[in-house]
Amino acid sequence: METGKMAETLTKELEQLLRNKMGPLFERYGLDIKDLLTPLKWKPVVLIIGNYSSGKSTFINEIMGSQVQRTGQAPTDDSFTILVAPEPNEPEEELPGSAVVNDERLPFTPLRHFGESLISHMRLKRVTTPILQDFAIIDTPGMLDSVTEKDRGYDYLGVVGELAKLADLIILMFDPHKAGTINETYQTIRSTLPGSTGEDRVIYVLNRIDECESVSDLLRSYGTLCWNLSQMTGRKDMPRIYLTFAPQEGKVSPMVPETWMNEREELKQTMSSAPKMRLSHILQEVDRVVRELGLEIEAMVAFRKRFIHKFKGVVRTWGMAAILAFFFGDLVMKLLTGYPDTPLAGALLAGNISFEYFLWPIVWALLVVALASLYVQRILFPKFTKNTLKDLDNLIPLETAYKKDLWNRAKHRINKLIEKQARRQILITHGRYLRKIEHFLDKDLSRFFERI
Ligand SMILES: Nc1nc2c(ncn2[C@@H]2O[C@H](COP(=O)(O)OP(=O)(O)OP(=O)(O)O)[C@@H](O)[C@H]2O)c(=O)[nH]1
Ligand SMILES: [Mg+2]
Repeated sequence: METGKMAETLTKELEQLLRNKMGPLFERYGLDIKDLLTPLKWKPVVLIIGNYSSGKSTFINEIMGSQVQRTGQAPTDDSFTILVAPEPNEPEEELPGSAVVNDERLPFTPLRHFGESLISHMRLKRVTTPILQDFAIIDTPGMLDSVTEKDRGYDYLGVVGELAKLADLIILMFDPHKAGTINETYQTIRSTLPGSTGEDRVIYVLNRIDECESVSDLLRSYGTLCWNLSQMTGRKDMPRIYLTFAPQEGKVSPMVPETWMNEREELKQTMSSAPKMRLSHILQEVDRVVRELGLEIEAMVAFRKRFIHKFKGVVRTWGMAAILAFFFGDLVMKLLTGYPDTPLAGALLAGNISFEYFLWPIVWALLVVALASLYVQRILFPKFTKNTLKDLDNLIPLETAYKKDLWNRAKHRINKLIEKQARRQILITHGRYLRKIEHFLDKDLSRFFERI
């Protein structure tokens, strides 16, 4: 089957499966399955980021075969532009950011909370061109050096992170003039991308190499970029860096362009693998989110287990107190007040077991039970919840780095569940949900992994 069709069939089946098997569980534990389903329903996404004037928009125009994006020396475009093919009944048009972030059919609603300033720096263009049949492209404002969130008016790196989560391929573009020295680029590679995407989804490009004056000039730029990248990524292996340039009309570069002509073509070829990448991306994403949910449930199991352990202690001590109250409560009462005439102990010794002698013992025992219940509800439980929240990281063992990473992502939800619904969670037997999750991951989802 052709990749595009196969992707469509598989995502449809996956969506159905998620809805049926995981929908109710997501709801129960405060997760919105829509967050997972919406990107599923959308096209593969190629995100193009990089420093200003590195040639992002020029490259996009080249692959689209028309001058859709504005280009120019110096920071030219300060907007995020989503380029997408119109659906059969849609016109070629340009939509403002407000329409983009409020359309529930599009996966950009999470960007709403970045505020008005971002919304006014966003747009979507529907363009009829062959390349957009396979995926959507997002052009981004160039990364700058000495710029702050205040200058931009919104959290630029946060937005890049959010879009990176969505993207199936990320092209990170540099140019020889600023080979990896720009501050926002540093922040993106160092902090933003690792939390939002996998290494295999990032493609590094050194563009505009035709502007190097000689091969040694190019090697210097390439070396600088490699060195900077190794500092930023912390990787010991150097990822492939595509060396490309846009052929400039009327200009002949001393760099023997033919040598690197193929790289531009190879880059375009790699881009066309985005739909295929999408399938594994989606499955990884589903796998991760479901594992996060599994961790959430595991945390609730531990929370409940710890409480039951504490509760058993209460039952033991207060149970003993209730028994004592039952047998001797009325005796103490008689010593203090002279009433009742014959306490239960006396009646039992005399061999008299009529009901009237049990009345006060039952009252005393119930009083102790009521006190115990008050103690559990007013003192023990709130204190237990508070202490658990204080030491949340030790609620369950986090043996692997992956589990720790999942924990950090799910922690705020676990915190919320305990803070807001502690009583409810204690009453639920979570174990069977955990088994559902295990079954979903081991049987259902792995069948999808086998198919791609
Ligand atoms: N010589 C040469 N010039 C290029 C190349 N690619 C782009 N340019 C020129 O570089 C300038 C910047 O290109 P853009 O495509 O606007 O760069 P950008 O990365 O989109 O820039 P911003 O949108 O400002 O971040 C334009 O004048 C392009 O014509 C290239 O490979 N070689
Ligand atoms: Mg641009």
